[in-house]
Amino acid sequence: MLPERILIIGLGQTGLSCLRYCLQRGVSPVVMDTRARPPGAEQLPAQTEHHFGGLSLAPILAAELIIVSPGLPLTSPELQQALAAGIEIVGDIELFVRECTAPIVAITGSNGKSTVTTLVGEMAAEAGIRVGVGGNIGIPALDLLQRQTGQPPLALAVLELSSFQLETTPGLRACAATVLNISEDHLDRYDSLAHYRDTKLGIYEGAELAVYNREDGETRPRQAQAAVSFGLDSAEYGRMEQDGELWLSRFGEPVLPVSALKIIGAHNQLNALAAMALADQAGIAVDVQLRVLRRFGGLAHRCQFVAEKNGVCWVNDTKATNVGATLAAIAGIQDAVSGRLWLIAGGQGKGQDFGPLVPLLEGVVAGMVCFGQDSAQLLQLADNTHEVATLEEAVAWCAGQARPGDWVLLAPACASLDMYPSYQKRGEHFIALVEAL
Ligand code: T26
Repeated sequence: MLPERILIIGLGQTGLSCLRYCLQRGVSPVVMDTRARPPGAEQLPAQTEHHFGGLSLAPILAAELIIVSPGLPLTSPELQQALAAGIEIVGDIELFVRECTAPIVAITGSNGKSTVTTLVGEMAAEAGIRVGVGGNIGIPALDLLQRQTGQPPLALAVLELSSFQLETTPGLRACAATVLNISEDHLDRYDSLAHYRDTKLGIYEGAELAVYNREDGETRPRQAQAAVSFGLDSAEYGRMEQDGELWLSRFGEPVLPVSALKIIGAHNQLNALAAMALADQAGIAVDVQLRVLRRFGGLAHRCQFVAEKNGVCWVNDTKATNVGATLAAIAGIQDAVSGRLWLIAGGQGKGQDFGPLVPLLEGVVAGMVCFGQDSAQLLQLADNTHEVATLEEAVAWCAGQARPGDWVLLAPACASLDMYPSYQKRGEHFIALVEAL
C-alpha cells in the first residue's frame, strides 16, 4: 500500500513513470526537481503540485515516502535531513520489485550492462516468454508493469541497474543477479572505488543465484550464497579449444565457436557467457540462447561501424563513458585494424585515473585527439596526443592524419554532459560528421 503523502524528486521519463504509477493507485504525489525546467515538465498534469529550480525542505519533510531519481545524490543535505526525520526514501526500481510477481534478472557492472540485458531479453523473447526489459536502459521499470493491465502479467523481468539505482533498491530479490565487472567510474559521486564496488555488489543481496566474473575478483559475492562464474578459461561458463578453434563452453562442454559471434573481442565473449548463465537460471533452453548469440549484432553506439571514407574505417563507441570501456573497445577491434588506429577521447572524466590509457598510446594507438572539459588530463598522458575544441575539429584532425587502411575510433572514456545532452547525442553528432566527410 502506498502512503498518502508521496514526493517524487527528479522528473524526466523515470519521474513521469513514478507519477503515473502513483496516480493509478489513487495517490496524487508532489513533484520536485532541482532543475528550473526539468525534462518531461510539459507532460505534468496541470493540477500536480510541483516545486522546480531547487530542493525545498517543507514539502520534503512533509512527505511520508520520497521516490528519488538516480540523478540526485542521497548525500544531498535535504535528503539527509529527510532520512534523519525517519522518512523512507526509495527509487523507482524498489517500487517495481515490490509490485512485480515475476522472477527478476538483474544486471549491473561498469561496462557491458546494456549488451547483456539486451541479450537475455532477446533470449527470453525467443523462448516465447512474456518478458519486460528496462531499468537503466529503454523503458523505465514501472512502465513494464503498466503493460500488464488487460494483458497477462509479465513472466520475466530483465533489468539493467546502475549503482545509483541499487542504492535505493533495498528490496531487490533477483532470481539471478550479476556484476559483470568493476572499473573506475562515477568517482564524482563516490568517495572511493571500494564504495562504488560495494554498492554494485548489493545486487547480490537476496539473489537466488549470483553470476560473477572469474577474470575480475571484485565481482565475487562477499557473502556465502549460490554462485556461478564466467571467464576466459574452461571452467563453468568459459572457453575451450576444439579442433584448433576457440569455443564458448558450458561446464566443460563446447557449445558455440567464438567465430560464430558477430560481436567481437574477449569482453563480448564474457558478455555472451554471462548472458548464458543468467538465461540458464531463467529456464531458457540452451539452443534458444545460442540462436540469439549467433544473430546479435551489437547495440547502437557500442563499437558501431559507421562508414568507410577514403579507405579509412570510422567506429562509434560513444557509449565508452569510462576508461574501462575504452580499453575493451580497443582490445576488441585491435585484430580487425590493418593500418594505424586513431582515438578520439574527452569530455567529463568524473574523477577517473586516465593512466591505464598510457600503454595504448605507447602501443596500438597511433595518436589521440582530445576535447572537452578534461582534455588537458588526456593531453599530458603521452607525446602522441593533440587537443582540439570540438568533436567536429577532432573528426577533421583524424581525417587529415589517417591513410587508407587506418581506423578512427570514438571511445571518449568520458561522459558527454559538458557538451551534449547525452552520449547518444554525441554519437549521433559523430555519425553525421563522418557521413559528411
Ligand atoms: O550520457 C553521458 O554522456 C554520460 C552519462 C555517465 O557518465 O554514466 N550519466 C550518469 O552518470 C547518470 C545518468 C547518473 C543518470 C545517474 C542518472 C538522470 C538519469 N540518468 C540523469 C540526470 C536522472 C536525473 C538527472 C538529473 C537531475 S534529477 C534532479 S532532482 N535534478 C537533476 C553519465 O538535475
